[in-house]
Amino acid sequence: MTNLKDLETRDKSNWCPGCGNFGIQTAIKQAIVNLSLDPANVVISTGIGCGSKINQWIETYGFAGLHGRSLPVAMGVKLANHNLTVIDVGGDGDGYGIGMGHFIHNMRRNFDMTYLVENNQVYGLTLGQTSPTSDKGMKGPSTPFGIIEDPINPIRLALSSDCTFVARGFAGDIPHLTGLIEQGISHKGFALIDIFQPCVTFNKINTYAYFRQKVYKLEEAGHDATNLGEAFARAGESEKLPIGIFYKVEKPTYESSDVGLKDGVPRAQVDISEIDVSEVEESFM
Ligand SMILES: Cc1ncc(C[n+]2csc(CCOP(=O)(O)OP(=O)(O)O)c2C)c(N)n1
Repeated sequence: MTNLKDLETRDKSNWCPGCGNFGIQTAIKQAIVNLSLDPANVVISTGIGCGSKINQWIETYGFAGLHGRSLPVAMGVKLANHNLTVIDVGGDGDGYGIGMGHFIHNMRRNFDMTYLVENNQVYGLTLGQTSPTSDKGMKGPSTPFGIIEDPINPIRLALSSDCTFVARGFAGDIPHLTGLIEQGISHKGFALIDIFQPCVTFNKINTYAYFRQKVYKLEEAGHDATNLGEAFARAGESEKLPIGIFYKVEKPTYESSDVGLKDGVPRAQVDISEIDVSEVEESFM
């Protein structure tokens, strides 16, 4: 039985007091406990950013990749051992900016993994530049007169990229977010959970109070998560902001379709005691 204490690391996080990442960290840990996952079989892959430091402070296996490159690493882990639970976590700059290509191709491939985007609508680590999801007009060091571009809508993007599980959570509602993460991990396929994550230092627009006023739960609004058209319409709402599961569908995963993976973990398919590696070893001497 895993409990929350098992997931605590010796070092404590250095996020700003009140950062939305604390809520996300708690929800990930709680979901691991609720699903009775063995931390030794969980890998958290991250990129670069304030939020990407999260796997330093959850006692599972982890890999800190390059900025925007956490998904290729997560994919590599899944290919090497698809029995592992793979969770990818990163910021909106990481996943919806520099990492956008990987995001789309991973949804298309439908690896069985969960992708959590800590969407604070700003570049936190580099001190407050606008990101691909910043609200139009937001001012920052990179846009002193306000950003003139329209933001990306990650939920609509995921829906149109054939993502098989598309959800949104709020870091200020930890029990609800925990439930979404549990469902995302249990889903057989690529699960996107975009998370409203207030950045208390650099984003003075999208605050806890802003989201508390605006969010409503899809499951309480009678939303049909099998209806792609309804999901797309709800994803476009801006007066009130829906959280919960927008859309969910079952499709074969990459690993269940790949000839090399169908018969089990590649490493376990080969009896290495039979292979003579002395010549290769010699070449490295
Ligand atoms: C290739 C590359 N380009 C740029 C950077 C600089 N950089 C580091 S983190 C970051 C953006 C962080 O924003 P986000 O991913 O939203 O995460 P947050 O810090 O807000 O959690 C940038 C531009 C980098 N480390 N590597």
